Amino acid sequence: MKKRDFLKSGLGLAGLSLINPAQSIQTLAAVEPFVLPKLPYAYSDLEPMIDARTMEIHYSKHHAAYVEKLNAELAKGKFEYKNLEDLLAKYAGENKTIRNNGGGHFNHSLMWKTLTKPGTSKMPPELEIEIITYFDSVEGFMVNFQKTAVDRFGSGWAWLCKAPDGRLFITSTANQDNPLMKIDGIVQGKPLAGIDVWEHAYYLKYFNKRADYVAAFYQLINWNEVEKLRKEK
Ligand code: MN3
Repeated sequence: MKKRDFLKSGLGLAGLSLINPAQSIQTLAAVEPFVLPKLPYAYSDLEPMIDARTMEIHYSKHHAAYVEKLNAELAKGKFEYKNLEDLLAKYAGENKTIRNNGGGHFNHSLMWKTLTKPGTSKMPPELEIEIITYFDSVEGFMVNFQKTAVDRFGSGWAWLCKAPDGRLFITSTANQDNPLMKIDGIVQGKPLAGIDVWEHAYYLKYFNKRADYVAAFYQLINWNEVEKLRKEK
């Protein structure tokens, strides 16, 4: 059972009330650490836009390391949170390890989930209407999203997000930051899709040509998953 499901379930809550509240979160963290989510496709499935070797290293080395370091920090036991999103909102501002590794875990998990084999995803009509509402056209959105990713100086991410009022917007963050973090300079929102523009995401195939990677990446976006996230609260 995932920690979030455990916390939501009556069984989990009943169990918690029987033990010392000060120890409950620590116990949970030790029992249910964050895990590297299973990829919904093979390493080679995003070829030729993202090569299998890059996928393998990115997932099994980079992402795995964020999860490991995040769990090591949480094992210290001084954090109370409902789920990863809540952890980032509460602690990213004050704890660099949570900020970098919790951010890394969230960002990559979201990205893997919202990618799919090239040429297999079409934007659902309802999402298309929203995109046109906020970006004038799908083409306008695409240009804006790609430009934001290309223009991010150094390492970081570009995002499609939903604001608390439902409005869609594009933003970008440095390093492993994301719009869930309550930190000065970060525009708050719920990330619906994100592109990693760290060099480890594209250098083996694209070298210094980030714009080519960004254009290729756009063709991998799984719009059905993006729309599912938009419709969640
Ligand atoms: Mn990465």
